[in-house]
Amino acid sequence: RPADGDGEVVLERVPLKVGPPKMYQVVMLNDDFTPMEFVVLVLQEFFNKDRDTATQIMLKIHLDGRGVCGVFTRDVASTKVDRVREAAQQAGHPLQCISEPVE
Ligand code: NFA
Repeated sequence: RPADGDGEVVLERVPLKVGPPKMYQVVMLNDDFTPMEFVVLVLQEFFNKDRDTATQIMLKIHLDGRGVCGVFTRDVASTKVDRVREAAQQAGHPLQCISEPVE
């Protein structure tokens, strides 16, 4: 068996990353132009909210300037943001949403 420092390759065990994944909230932002109904439909379609919950979240965004649509892993949150932006652009509305780490 070669001694250390004699050209031997030493493989270390690196601890596997475990524990809960960092979570990200998708936050929707208010604007003056996107129709309320469109926001409600987006919340139902992309965030699986029932109509009453979607309406409450939409009104919260309208009044407070922003509101949380859901909490996801980073990749899922990023995809939600993309889908909402596509739908808004397609419909010609300026609706914006962002993803941010949960505190
Ligand atoms: N503020 C928008 C309006 O009065 C409605 C809206 C709500 C837009 C939530 C974006 C997000 N038509």
